[in-house]
Amino acid sequence: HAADALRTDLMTITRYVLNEQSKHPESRGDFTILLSHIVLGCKFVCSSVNKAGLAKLIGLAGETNVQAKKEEPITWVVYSVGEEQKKLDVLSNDVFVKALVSSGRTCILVSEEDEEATFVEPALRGRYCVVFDPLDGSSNIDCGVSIGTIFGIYMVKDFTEPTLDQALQPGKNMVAAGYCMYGSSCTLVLSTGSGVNGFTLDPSLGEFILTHPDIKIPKKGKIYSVNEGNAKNWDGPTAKYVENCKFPKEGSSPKSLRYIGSMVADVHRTLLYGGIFLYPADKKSPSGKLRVLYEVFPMSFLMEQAGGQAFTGKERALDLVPKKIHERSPIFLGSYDDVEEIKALYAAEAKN
Ligand code: P6P
Repeated sequence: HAADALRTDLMTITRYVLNEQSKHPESRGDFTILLSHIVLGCKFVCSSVNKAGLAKLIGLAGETNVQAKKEEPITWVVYSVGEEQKKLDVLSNDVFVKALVSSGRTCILVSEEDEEATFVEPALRGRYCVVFDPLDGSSNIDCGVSIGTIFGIYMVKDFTEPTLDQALQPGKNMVAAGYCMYGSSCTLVLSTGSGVNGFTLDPSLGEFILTHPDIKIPKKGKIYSVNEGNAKNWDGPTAKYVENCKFPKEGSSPKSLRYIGSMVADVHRTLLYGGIFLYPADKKSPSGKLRVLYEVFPMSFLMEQAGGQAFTGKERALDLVPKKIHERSPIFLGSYDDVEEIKALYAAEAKN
């Protein structure tokens, strides 16, 4: 019966979030409704990413592509064949913006795709601010490398009159964060502040099923993940740390280098296998490359919730207070002990 119970007792992401909600009797279910719209966006993007590959493959690119018709409310997406193909990252952004606005639970949206923040019309305003990268790593689509959606969620104090500073909160104020990776399977990794759980989309059901309960990152890992091509521009502590990974002190083995160049894929591997992911500052990019609100904060939130940590080279990543919505920051995140090592190198440099 146990096996049968497993097969029929499906823990879907909706059921998981409802369980979480039941722990907060005062909750009115707004978060559950918000999350269900984010999940809808992820399902749509997953389907579009898969189709885009096919469309490109069978030469449909540029003529026929399924896409939401602009005037249709996102919840009732009506596909129309024959419309010209829209870039996947733009299409993904449209879908998430429409899904989040129509949820009636958001008041400010910050997207990697939009220069300015979106303030939701008063009639549809809700208590949450969502920051997101609808399709991070999209330059990798054509070669089939996994890409993903990254999101973070803040509560907004006075959501009837939202102001931009409500989107510029430190990462530690986030109430939830997650990513959805579009690869060989579609995996959504989520934390609502009490641990990290992974859900895999069952396409036959159209449901995300709990497949990675209570993810904990190994305390120390054997992998480092960085773009070695930037080595000549690194500062001292980063260069020293990477040197130690390759030529460790007597008696230790060198770490392996794994770098995919798609943040969601590199972070997902780091979360499951352990190790460290680095996108350091360098002489060319003194603030690094990755964006604070919708890349650094959500991944740092997840790492801390999974027992790891995240460091900017100066401070705990989640303590950072962004001044602009597309601000960048260096980031070192992953296994607790591995990040401790690079923190010690930066502390030593600060002392000199
Ligand atoms: P680089 C993808 O373009 C991205 O924003 C992240 O997904 C990824 O981690 C990073 O940039 C890769 O940057 O400079 O190593 O190609």
